[in-house]
Amino acid sequence: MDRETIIEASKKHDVVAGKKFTYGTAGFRMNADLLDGVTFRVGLLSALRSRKFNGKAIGVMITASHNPPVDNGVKIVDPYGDMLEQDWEAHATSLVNAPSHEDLADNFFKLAGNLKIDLATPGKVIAGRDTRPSGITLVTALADSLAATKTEFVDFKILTTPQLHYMIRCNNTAGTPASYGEGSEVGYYNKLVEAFYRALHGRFQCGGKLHVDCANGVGGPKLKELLKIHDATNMESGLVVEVHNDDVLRPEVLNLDCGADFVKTRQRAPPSPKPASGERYCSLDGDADRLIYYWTDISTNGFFMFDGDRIASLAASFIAELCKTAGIDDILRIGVVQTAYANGASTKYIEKHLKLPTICTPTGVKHLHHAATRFDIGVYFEANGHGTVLFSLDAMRCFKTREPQSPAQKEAQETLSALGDLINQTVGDAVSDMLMVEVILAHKKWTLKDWAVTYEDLPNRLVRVEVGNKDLFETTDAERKLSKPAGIQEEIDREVKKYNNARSFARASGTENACRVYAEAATRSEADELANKVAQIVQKFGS
Ligand code: G16
Repeated sequence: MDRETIIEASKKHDVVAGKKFTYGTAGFRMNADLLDGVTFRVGLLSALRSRKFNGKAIGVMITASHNPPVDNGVKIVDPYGDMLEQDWEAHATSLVNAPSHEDLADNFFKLAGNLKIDLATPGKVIAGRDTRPSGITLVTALADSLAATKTEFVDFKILTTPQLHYMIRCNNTAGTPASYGEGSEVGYYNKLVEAFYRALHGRFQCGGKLHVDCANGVGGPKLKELLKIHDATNMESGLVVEVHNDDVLRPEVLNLDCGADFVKTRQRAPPSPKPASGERYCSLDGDADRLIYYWTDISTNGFFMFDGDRIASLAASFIAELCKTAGIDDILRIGVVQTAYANGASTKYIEKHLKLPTICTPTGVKHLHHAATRFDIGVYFEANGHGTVLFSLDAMRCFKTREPQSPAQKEAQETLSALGDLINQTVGDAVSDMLMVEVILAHKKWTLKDWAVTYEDLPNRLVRVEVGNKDLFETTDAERKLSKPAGIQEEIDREVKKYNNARSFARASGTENACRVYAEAATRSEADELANKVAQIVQKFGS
């Protein structure tokens, strides 16, 4: 590996001068035209990261998930399939912002020295990308930096984000006691389908047709692959999936008037598929890591949304019941991790009714995931539908090896064990989460109407506010308060006090050039009014 080769390769992938890049909520994310040099430089960092782990595979995912088609993004996946360690986000930011090609190469070698990385160790990087056409060029930039650093490169081409996370863990655990499965797409589908059937015990039946809106993203073709395997097993699960919004040939329709982000933020069904009364619907986002269920009642014009908070409380209550039946509720600690966006009613339901502890972290799966590992079973979901359930190694061992005292205990342990295999342990995964929801509803013999009555959400509103400079906004208290600009929090507090049972906060988005405002209150009109008032305050302070 030499300085000149890196400099020459870098010259083909310039970054836009004068622009400051930051490793945000989900890596670097912006208009795809700005990302060529950024992706090259992320490749350099992943080459170092792999060597830091003695050549373990590091993932690079090229996706802008819920963002519009013109955007793209690049983020790093750590060897165990989780998000890049936070200390290294600062290294990514500093490398990407190097002012010249020469500085970049110098920073690269300096970083290797500071972090005591032996550059003679072999390195390996595995990439995946969503269906955005710009991803193809960005992979070229990545390949060039990996070639310049003599790093083995495996391009898995089009994958969902959670599939790449799964592959990375499989790759790095193969042949060890922690082996996570076969590191291929087929291996992923087989694992999920097998665990899904196991969790249903050949007895519990899913409630018929489920319509899945795939946001015209990568989730469409990938879900169809999984369904081929599901349908070919000829086993009776009762699940019949109808795939919608799976047009990946017209890039401009990605996330357009459909998908999980649309349903969550607009609080209504997408215009297509036309909702049929009483049938079950769910939406994935552009890279299939978020899931929102919904159901409409045409006769009353009613719309009911099951967001991440609902999915978390459903999963937590079911898993807690199973642990109780299995007689292991006193040895395994279950907890739920949420963010400030969690509806206050869901937190209350989890703490008061399910009697489970909750933790609130800043936005970003990386924060929630980390907090969830503090429990034996950590359920984490962002309200936007991004989340999963983490089972510790001890918990999995307990389900698989503990001697059951009764047939009921045996079945509960087997269901828990199957859930541990079904639910993606590396990151939120819409397809795996969808199968989990189906298993739970089947066990409980619940329709979506039954699920809806578990608790009543406080009316809430999420508003996107474009400001002159979103970097002026700094948060504290797990993003529930703004510490900057000076004086803004006092103005927000004054507004919140005017409403019943109200709460509101604002923060700068880490994936879009905007601020987000969340408000909830006792009535729909109060929540809307409060959100608009706070949005005006943010606008005033951000211009
Ligand atoms: C990403 C992150 C999520 C986060 C979302 C919005 O999701 O992975 O954890 O909730 O962005 O973040 P922000 O409010 O900072 O823009 P995705 O699905 O877009 O990758």
